[in-house]
Amino acid sequence: MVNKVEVAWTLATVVLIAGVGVYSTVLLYHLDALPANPTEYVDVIGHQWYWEFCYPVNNTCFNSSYDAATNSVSGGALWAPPGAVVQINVTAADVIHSFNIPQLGVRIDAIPGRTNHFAFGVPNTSPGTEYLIQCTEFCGTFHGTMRSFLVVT
Ligand SMILES: [Cu+2]
Repeated sequence: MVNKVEVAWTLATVVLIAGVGVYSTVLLYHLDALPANPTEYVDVIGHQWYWEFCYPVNNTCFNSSYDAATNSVSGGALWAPPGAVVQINVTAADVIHSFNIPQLGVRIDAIPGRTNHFAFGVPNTSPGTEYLIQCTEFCGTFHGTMRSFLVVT
């Protein structure tokens, strides 16, 4: 004999899990969506052990070298104005890296031979504000210092 309570809690569980599944699928789809008109595009290339930032709008690239002693970068950075919507096109030149801006929840793999796209909003903060960029995929000896900054311009 079928217990009505068992049927009820089984159906309730199925409905709950299906609801969470549909909601998550829609949310994931929207998280992956790219903006139609980002403020700027930046090509990000991971190298052992530095980040290269290319700005297609004026066809220039910068190698960003991190100095652990002073916690600063030279040669270039990821520059963006406050409030900008930045689309990054991320790849790697040698091994797999991962592009991460912890404070902004940005994290995307940099894979040789493949370009991953991601868009994020730059906070409306004062020019000069810096957000740490860190490689989050172990990529060799100097992985730990494969850093740079998002600099609000
Ligand atoms: Cu790396």
